[in-house]
Amino acid sequence: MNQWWKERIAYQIYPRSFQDKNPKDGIGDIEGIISRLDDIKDLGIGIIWLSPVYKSPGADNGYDISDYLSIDPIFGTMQDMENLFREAEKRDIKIIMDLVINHTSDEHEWFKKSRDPKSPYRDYYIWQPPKNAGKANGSSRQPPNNWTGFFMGDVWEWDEMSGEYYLHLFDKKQPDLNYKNPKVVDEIKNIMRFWLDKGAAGFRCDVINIIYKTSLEDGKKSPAVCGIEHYKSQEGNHEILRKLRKEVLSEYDCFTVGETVMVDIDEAKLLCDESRKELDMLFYFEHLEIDRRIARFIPKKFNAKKLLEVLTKWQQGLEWNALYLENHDQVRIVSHFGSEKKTGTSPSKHWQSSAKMLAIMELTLRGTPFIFQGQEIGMTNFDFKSIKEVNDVESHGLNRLMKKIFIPSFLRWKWIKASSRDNSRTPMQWDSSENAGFTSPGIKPWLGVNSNYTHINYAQQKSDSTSILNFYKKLIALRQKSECLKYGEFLPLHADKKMICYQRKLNTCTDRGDTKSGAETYFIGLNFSSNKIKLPKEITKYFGGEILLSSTGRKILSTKKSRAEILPWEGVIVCRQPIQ
Ligand code: TEU
Ligand code: CA
Repeated sequence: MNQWWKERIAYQIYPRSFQDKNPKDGIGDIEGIISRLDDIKDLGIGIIWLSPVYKSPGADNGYDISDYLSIDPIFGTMQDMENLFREAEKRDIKIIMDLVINHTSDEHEWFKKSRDPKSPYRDYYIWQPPKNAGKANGSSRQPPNNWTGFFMGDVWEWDEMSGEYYLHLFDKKQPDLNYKNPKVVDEIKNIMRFWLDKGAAGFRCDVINIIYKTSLEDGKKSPAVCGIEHYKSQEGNHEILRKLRKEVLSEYDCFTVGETVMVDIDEAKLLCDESRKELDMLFYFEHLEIDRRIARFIPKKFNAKKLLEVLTKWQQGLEWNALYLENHDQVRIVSHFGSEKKTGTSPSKHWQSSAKMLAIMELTLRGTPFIFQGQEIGMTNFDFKSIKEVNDVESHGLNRLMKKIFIPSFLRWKWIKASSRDNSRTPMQWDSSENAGFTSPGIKPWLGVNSNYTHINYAQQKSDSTSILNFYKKLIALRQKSECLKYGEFLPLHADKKMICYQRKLNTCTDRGDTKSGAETYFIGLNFSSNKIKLPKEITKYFGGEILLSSTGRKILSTKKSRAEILPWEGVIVCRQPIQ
């Protein structure tokens, strides 16, 4: 079958922050998305990943689903969703849905029924008595094990009605499903069929490597997510993925991209090796965590050498990658790896060049690129003043935990600012009108609009040929015509603390099996600093001369004393015939 997902560029929509249209209530909706499909198409997008629009109480913004088969009224109706599929198809855009199946909402019918110990739904979830159950010594109740959760809190919630605890690796409003129960797998198969029949072209599978809990024994002591060795990338998990592929997905022209928590390369190889028929590709996190401690919570110094090392490992380790620099759980990339230091409300002088340099990085790697809404215009982290403006359930969990261990408030705020998922969730900045064109003036958006919207917005960039938006368009168009940029192999060339250089090269026999000769080779250099950097002599020969695309706009890379220089925050692409 034609693997069209390797040929297209994907765009992630976080519906509540994308475009508010109907009802105009400060929350983005499906009609809003439809109204922007032409803009998405214009960018060169061929796949939309739609974050959840299902019915949900919204404890984790839709990642807590109370009915998988209906649309939450805040986003619209099933008819709107069908319209979206139709309108997208007219423009040759495929839509993949977010499949959140590790847990449901506690308001899902299954869970409500499951609270009755005699219900046939009891085994849909993971219920356990207290550890010290039965001890008649009056000691207080103890949770079944020592695990800790992804949102910095407990994973066991006592349910009075049940007389037992239930497991929730995320919020207590997100009880984990029990994948040892085959009925649960059958339910998921039905949900998948339902959406594939409606027109979905596949799924982004939420936390898909932690769904199967092999045992509930105590975990090894660990500063974060204690207990993970009992449920990460387990054999039972692989079996379920193979079953879903064989019994459902293989009957459709579709693909899956798994979001995989704390995955390492060896686990990833098993999860997306083509012959094993589990996932088509996966999102890993390691590249975004090179300058973070404890997953992504505490910042540490950036080192480009480390970045190239991580990229090389994944680029060469997997047959196909899912490429991304932002999503709704991560901070904005220009604020993270780029240059966003603010002067008043206007962005720094290197904001634009660094955002373009990062675009070059994402779009010149091997894999399917996923662009997150707002990334294409260089949106930055939020500028909120206090935790009161933050909505993210994870940030509040982190704040509570840090308070408990007496971390002073200025440090708490510093770390929350550096990690909060709300950084990327602020409303899309469409134009310079009040509320940035996300919603009408006078309506309060569900989350604050970044005050830099008068400088950073879609409308302004659309009409400026030198904008980040138009740079993304150029890059996408370039990639779309180049077999080498899509399928060529990745070869690291050089790195120091602030710069990386790599090569993309199409071998005479491509990995798709067809023969190519005399194909082009691309050399990419990326500078992550405010200083000019000289390239070492050995690689200058690849870069000197005509530049195909530079984030600074220059056309020629001169070589003085046989050394080429990359400008501050510059990314360059040079195209050459293969060097033997
Ligand atoms: O994210 C899973 C996940 O790994 C993150 O929650 C992670 O714990 C954190 O954001 C990074 O430190 C997925 C969804 O993308 C996220 O929005 C949901 O909150 C979560 O699953 C639960 O469904
Ligand atoms: Ca709305």
